[in-house]
Order: sequence, then C-alpha cells, then structure tokens
Amino acid sequence: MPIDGASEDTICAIATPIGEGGIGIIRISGPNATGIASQIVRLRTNRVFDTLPTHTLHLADIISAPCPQPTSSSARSVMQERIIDEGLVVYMKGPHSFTAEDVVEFHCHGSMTILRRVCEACVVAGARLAQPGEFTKRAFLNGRLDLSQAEAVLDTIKAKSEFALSIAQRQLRGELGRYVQELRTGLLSLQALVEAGIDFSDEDISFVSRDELITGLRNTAAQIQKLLDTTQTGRALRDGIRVILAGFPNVGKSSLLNSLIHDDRAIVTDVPGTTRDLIEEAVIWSGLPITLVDTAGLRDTVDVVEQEGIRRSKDAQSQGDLILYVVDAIELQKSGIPNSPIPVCGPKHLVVLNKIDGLAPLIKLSLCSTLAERLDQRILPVSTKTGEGLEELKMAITSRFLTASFEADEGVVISNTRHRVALEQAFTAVMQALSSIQEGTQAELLSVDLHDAADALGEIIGTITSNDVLERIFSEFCIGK
Ligand SMILES: Nc1nc2c(ncn2[C@@H]2O[C@H](COP(=O)(O)OP(=O)(O)O)[C@@H](O)[C@H]2O)c(=O)[nH]1
Ligand SMILES: [Mg+2]
Repeated sequence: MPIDGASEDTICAIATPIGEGGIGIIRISGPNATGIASQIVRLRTNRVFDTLPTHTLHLADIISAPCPQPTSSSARSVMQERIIDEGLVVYMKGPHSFTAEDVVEFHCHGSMTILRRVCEACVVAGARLAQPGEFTKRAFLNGRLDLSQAEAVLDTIKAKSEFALSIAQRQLRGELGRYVQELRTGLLSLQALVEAGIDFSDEDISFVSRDELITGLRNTAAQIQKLLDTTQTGRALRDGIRVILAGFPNVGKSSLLNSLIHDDRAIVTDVPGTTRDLIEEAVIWSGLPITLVDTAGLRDTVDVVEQEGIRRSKDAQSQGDLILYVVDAIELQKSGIPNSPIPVCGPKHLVVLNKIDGLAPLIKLSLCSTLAERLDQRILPVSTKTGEGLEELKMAITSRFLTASFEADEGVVISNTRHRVALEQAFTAVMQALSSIQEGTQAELLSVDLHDAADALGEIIGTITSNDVLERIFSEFCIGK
C-alpha cells in the first residue's frame, strides 16, 4: 500500500460484519465515489446522483454496473441492468466525511450475496477493493485523525468492556494526541532555544538558562512517567488478562473455576487427572475483562492424554498474565509444608489455599501464616465448598491490574504497546538530555537528545512514521474499516 497514493483511486468494501443482518453497508471512498455511485444507483426520485445534497439519505435501486464493453446479446444487457437490491444511499462530500474524501454508502438488506454483488458492481464501475484498515488509513493520511486516533478506531470496535471503550473513545477524541503533542511542542521549543544559542555562540548570547532547561526537562520527564504509569492498567483493560488455574491434581482447580463463574463448567471428581484439556471462561470483574483458564494438574503420568494436558497447562502458564497456584489445605496440613523450595513465588503467581473448610480455625490461621512466611508472599485462603474467601480472591486478582489511583473516566491512559515503547524512548532521551546538561556536554549533543525525544513522541501521533509502521498498524484492522 503506498503511503502517499491515498486519494488517487476510489476504494470500496463491505463495512458491516460477515453474516446475515437486518442491514448491510457497503462504503466507497475516493475522488470518483460519486461517478461510481451514479453508475449503479437509480434514485426513486429519478434525480441524478451528482445533484444530491451532501449528507442526505435517498431511497434507490442498486443495479449491476453497466458493462464497459457493449455486448450483442440483449438478454445479457437485461442481466447487466439487473436490480441487486433496493436500499438507502447516502453521500458525504469530502472533507466532511470519515476519510475526508467523497464517501458514498449503500445501506442494503444484510445478505452476504447482496453485499458481495454491490461490491462487485462498484468494482466494475471503477472502484478497487479496499485493503484492511484502508478507510481509516486514508482518514489519517488526509489529516482527519492523528495516528493515535486511527488506532483508537480499532480499539473502539474491539473494546471488550466499558472501561476499555471509555479509554478508546477518549483516545479517538484526540485526548492522548493533544497531550503528546503538547509535550512534543515543549521539547521542540527547548531544542530551538538550544540551537539558537549554538548559532550565536560567538556573541555570548544565551537564549535559555541552564536552570530553565533543567526545569523544563524534569517536567517533561515527569509527565511522560505519569503516562507510563498507566500502561499496565491500560493494557489489561484493553486486551483483558488471562488467569491460569494451576497446581497439583485434585487440589480443587476445576471446583474453583466453577465457583468463580457460578456454573458447573468443568468436571469435578475426586479422581486425580480428571481435567485434561484447557477450559476457558470469560468474566468481567470491576470492568476488567478476564479469561479464567482451568488446566490439567501437574504430575508425572504415563497416560499420553494427560501428558498432553500437562504440556498445554505449562504452555498456558507461560503465556498467562497471572497464575493462581492452588494448594490443597487438607493435604498440606497432613503432609506438612515441605522444606524444599516451592516453585510458586514468581511475580506472576498468586497462591490460593483451597479447602480451608476442612481445617479448624486456629490451624487454618497458622497454616496460612507459615506458608506466607515460607513463600514470602500473600496467601489467599478459600473454600470452593463454602464460598469463603472467593470475593477476596477476586479483589486480589483485579487490584493487581487496576492501580488504586486509576480513574477510567479521566486522564490519559496508555493501552497500546507501540505507544509505551515510544514513550520509553522519549523518556530515555529526555533523561540523556538532563545528564548532558549536568555533565556540561556541548549544546549540539543536547540538541540531538531533544530531537530524539521529540521524534519518539511524534511516532505516537504519526508526525514521524515509516511506511512499515503504518502497514503493521492498519493490517490489524478488518476490511471495510
Ligand atoms: N472439602 C473440600 N473439598 C473440595 C474443595 N474444592 C474441591 N474439593 C474436592 O476436591 C476434589 C478435586 O476437585 P477438582 O476441582 O476436580 O480438583 P482439580 O483436579 O484440581 O481440578 C473433588 O472431590 C472436590 O469435591 C473445597 O473447597 N473443600
Ligand atoms: Mg480439574
């Protein structure tokens, strides 16, 4: 996809999801949108399409485009003029459209056959099938959206929870873009002052004092850090988190899954090795989209099916965001806490002590505290049988990903890895600039650091972007968006 060939041709695509629906929409965008629409639209008012006022909706027959080459068979030409569907047609004159180009939409009946045929008619009339995300890419290339807003279009479509939607929509309204643009402008102003100083260095004129520079850069660094602090929560809210239930066989992993989702999803028996495949269930807790994954218990076994289950369990654990390591309290009380190292103390682990209904209260307390001390982390005592501790467990899971100060309805939130990486680069360059000043490095080098920091911020909003980056971003979109 050429970066600068955006508005040469007119593109078309089905804009609604694949499948049956009440309405299906085909969208065309580009310089010849009205020319193409005129060929395949017969307005019920008999008006000529080109004369329609912009942003108005009209009832029309949509017909197969007249074939560019005349044919001898009259039957064929009847076929060619055949009505595909009746529907509503809307014309949005650029630049007041999503892409900032002339756009026409056909609102037809939601049948894939109809939608495909209308698309074909558009192509015969001169349109090209759009590539994934090409409408949004054009909106970006035509200056309607900055790059962070273009990415937010996809986040909005894919939002899995209300919080995720709120973050995406604020980004779509340009809040992140404005924040980043302000930081970038500040850096560029500082850079200009530093460079002016270089130009006039013979005349001993200083355009910015050392203290002003340091204050300005420290402020910028703090603001970038503030954005970076929102990343974990932002990402969790946007993409959701995978919580893996792991542990030895028979400790109650499947029972825990069932209790947490209030359903009998996984088979529970007292036979070790019951769960062999991964069982996934989606829930939303405190606005956080979570996938709970029950897995096969880890043990040595000769059963090949169970071995495969264990392999999958290990895979799931390595890819999960959080591992609930379930321990059987009754067994532990019987066998005692082993002296050998217990491999459940990683930052991704949360230790759940299940079956506490089987312990006397005092024993429960002492077992919990000994285990907590031994593992040097918090233990969550629960009983899937009585429901004790389950609410606390849910809170412990969500609070890991939702920082206490986080307010989804205000402030700019970073939910995109590309943005995080660019912010980290900007932060490093600003810190480098600060140490350059402190070390008394030449102004030329300082200017380079400031330039690098501004460039990194520019990548977020797309002021500085390579074709590769654009291609990667828009290839994630669906066709028609
Ligand atoms: N007393 C008691 N038994 C439990 C509890 N949770 C599970 N169990 C029992 O432990 C056995 C194994 O449970 P299951 O969920 O299949 O364990 P998994 O192999 O880890 O998935 C079953 O007999 C359950 O009824 C609990 O909280 N208390
Ligand atoms: Mg199980």
